[in-house]
Amino acid sequence: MKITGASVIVTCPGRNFVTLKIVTDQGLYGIGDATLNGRELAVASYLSDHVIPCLIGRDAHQIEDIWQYLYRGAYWRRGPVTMSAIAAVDTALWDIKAKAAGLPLYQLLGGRSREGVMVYGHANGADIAETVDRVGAYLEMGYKAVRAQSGIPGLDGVYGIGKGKSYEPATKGLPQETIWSTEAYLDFAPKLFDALRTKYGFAPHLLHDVHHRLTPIEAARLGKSLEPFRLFWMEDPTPAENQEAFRLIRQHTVTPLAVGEVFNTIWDCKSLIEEQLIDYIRTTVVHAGGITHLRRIADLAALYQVRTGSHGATDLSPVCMGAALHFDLWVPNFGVQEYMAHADETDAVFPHSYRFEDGFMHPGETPGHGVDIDEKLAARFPYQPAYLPVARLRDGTMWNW
Ligand code: GCO
Ligand code: MG
Repeated sequence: MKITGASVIVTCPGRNFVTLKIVTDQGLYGIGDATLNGRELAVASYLSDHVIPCLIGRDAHQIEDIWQYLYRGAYWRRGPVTMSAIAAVDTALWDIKAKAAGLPLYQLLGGRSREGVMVYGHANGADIAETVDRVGAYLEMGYKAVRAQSGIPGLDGVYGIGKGKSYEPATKGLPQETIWSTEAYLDFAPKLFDALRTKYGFAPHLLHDVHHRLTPIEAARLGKSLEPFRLFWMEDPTPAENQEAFRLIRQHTVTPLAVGEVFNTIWDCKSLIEEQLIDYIRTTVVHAGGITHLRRIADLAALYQVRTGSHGATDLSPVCMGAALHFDLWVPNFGVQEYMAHADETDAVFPHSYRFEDGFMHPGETPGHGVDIDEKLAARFPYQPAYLPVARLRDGTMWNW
């Protein structure tokens, strides 16, 4: 089955998404997500200018060979732009292969390992009382796992807090500036989880994202102070370019650790996994080289009892979500999947077969990954520059957002 064409579709139905569509001489096509929040056009150009010309005429069934060609063949390996582009090709090719087989993608990976995919929702409020209420609303919807983030007194623009109920990190125009105070946060976070456990007990899984804000010793202190509230995980407590930093955190706390949404290859998490410095690996389809590479990461993680907990914020398109759910249904060492519902316009542009039911997602039985794109509708939402915020300390020093 020959690849006869490929195109990149950039659309902004509520937020920006980049999608690759690959078509074949047999009339089958596949799509892959290539969205890199705030750097969308870099991946679009990488695909249109450098990847698509190399795809034409290749056998769409040779997913592994095409993956290796794009990874080794570029000479310049790794990095979020390259790996998102490779991921889009890989996802589209798995979609085509599964459609050709007439099977939902999870069947090609090895079949289902569970009945459904446990997802966690995002509860965020301006203060503790509002966050507690929002967690309650998720529990009522049937969620078994909820991430809780709260505004902190005296700090504007705290990570994870939106204007309304939903949270979308990117804003139109140039990056917003926000202020960060580690002191205020470290004092506040345990109070939030104390209130949540007092109200809802220990049955619901509670998660929290630190979003790279702490140093290792501060992260160790936070992990210790959260121990009585038995979190499902504490995410990204410190930046992870230096994987060894996690040794110190690990020596001090039994609060489980989740890392990896900004990683793009197995090399970014090799030591974290092999030294059992984390409990959950958060790499996902779009930013970590597609199904083909994610499977390698998950298999390495399985050797060390590290489970998956894939990134699934709204800046990953429904195409990524669909593919991730097939992966999650199969992967033996599954932990949890992040899930934020997309805006209605986004759902309309990307019709999909996945659905939420009682705390679990189901990818559906449609052949392929079950997500499509309505190109006519997509064309009605042109790209709009939008960026993630940046963070500064109170004295003006640039910090990690
Ligand atoms: C998460 C993430 C997101 C990221 C966003 C960046 O845990 O879902 O931290 O909120 O900030 O995906 O593009
Ligand atoms: Mg995160």
